[in-house]
Amino acid sequence: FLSQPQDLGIVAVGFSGGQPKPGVDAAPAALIESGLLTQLRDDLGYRLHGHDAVHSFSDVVPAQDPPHRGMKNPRAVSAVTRRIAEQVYRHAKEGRLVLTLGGDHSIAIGTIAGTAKATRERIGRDIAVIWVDAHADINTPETSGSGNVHGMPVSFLTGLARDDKEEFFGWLTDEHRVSVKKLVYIGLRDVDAGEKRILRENGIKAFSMFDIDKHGIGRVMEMALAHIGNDTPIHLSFDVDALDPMWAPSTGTPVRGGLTLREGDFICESVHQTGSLVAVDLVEVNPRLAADTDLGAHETVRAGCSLVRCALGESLL
Ligand code: 5AB
Ligand code: MN
Ligand code: MN
Ligand code: MN
Repeated sequence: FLSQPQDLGIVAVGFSGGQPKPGVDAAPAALIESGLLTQLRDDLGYRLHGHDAVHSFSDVVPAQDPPHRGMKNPRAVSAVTRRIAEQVYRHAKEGRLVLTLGGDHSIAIGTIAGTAKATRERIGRDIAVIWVDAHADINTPETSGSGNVHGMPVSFLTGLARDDKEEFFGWLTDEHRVSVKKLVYIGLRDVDAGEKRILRENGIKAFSMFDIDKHGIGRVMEMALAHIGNDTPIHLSFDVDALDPMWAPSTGTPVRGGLTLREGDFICESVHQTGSLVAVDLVEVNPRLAADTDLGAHETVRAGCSLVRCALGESLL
C-alpha cells in the first residue's frame, strides 16, 4: 500500500497529558538516545523524515484545562492529538510508513486519525487497527473510572464516544474513524467492567492472555490477521504494558501475567510479514518509573526498540 516503503516518517511526541504520571514524555528521547533511529537507518535501510525533533506541542496546551465529562486535560489532549493527526497524515499521504514514538496512549487518537484519513484519500481503503495492550482503552468519558484519556482513545476513534465541541475531540470526523469490525486486540488482561460490555455489545475481536496461553501466539496471530482479512492496510498500536513487567517494568499501568518479549516481537514480525503495515505506534514507555532498579528503565527502552525493529523488518532473512 505504500508508494515509498523505504521512506519512514517519524513522529516523536513527548506528551503525558492523557494520564497523571510524569516521565512518559521522556520516552522518545530515551528511545532515540539508545540508538533506535540509527538502527532503522543504518541496519534496516530506511530513509528517515521528520526525525530531527521531539515534539511536545506545548504551544497548543492551554494554561487552564478543567475536566469535561470527567476527562482530565481534555483540551490539551484534544489539541495535541489534532496536531499529531496532521503530522501523521502528511507522512502517510506521501506513501511513507509512519512510526510514532509516544508519549502516553492518548496520542493514538492522533496517529490513527491521521493514517485512516490519509489511507482513504491515497488509495481509497479503510485501515485495520491491531491494538496490543494489557488494557482495552475503550472507555467512554462516561464509563471511565479514572478520567484519564489514555484509557479512552479507541472509543473516540471508533465513534463510540463523540463530542460536538472542537476543543473536546469534535474535530474528529468520519474520515478519521475506524470501524469496530476492523479492530483487533491482543494481550488483554485488565479490562474494566464497562469496557467488557462495550467489547461484547459491539462484537469486537479480542485475544486475551487466556487465548494466547490456550492457542499459542502463532495461532492467535493467524486468527487476528484472518479477522482483518488479507490485503488490508494495518495500523499497529503497541502499548509496551502488553509485555510482562518482567520485560517492561517502566510503564505507568503495569499488569502482571503479560507477553514475553519474544511473543511481543513475534506479533510485530507477523504484522511486518503481511506487507500491509502502514503505521506503528510505540507508547507508554516511562523511563522515570522503576528507574530505582535502573536496569528497569534501560530494559524497557531496550524492549521498546526491539518491538519497533521487529515491526519494521529486522528479523527478515
Ligand atoms: B493504557 C483504565 N482502564 O481507563 C482506565 O496504559 C486503565 O494506555 C487505562 O492502556 C490504561 O483508567 C491506559 C483503568
Ligand atoms: Mn495499557
Ligand atoms: Mn494503552
Ligand atoms: Mn499503561
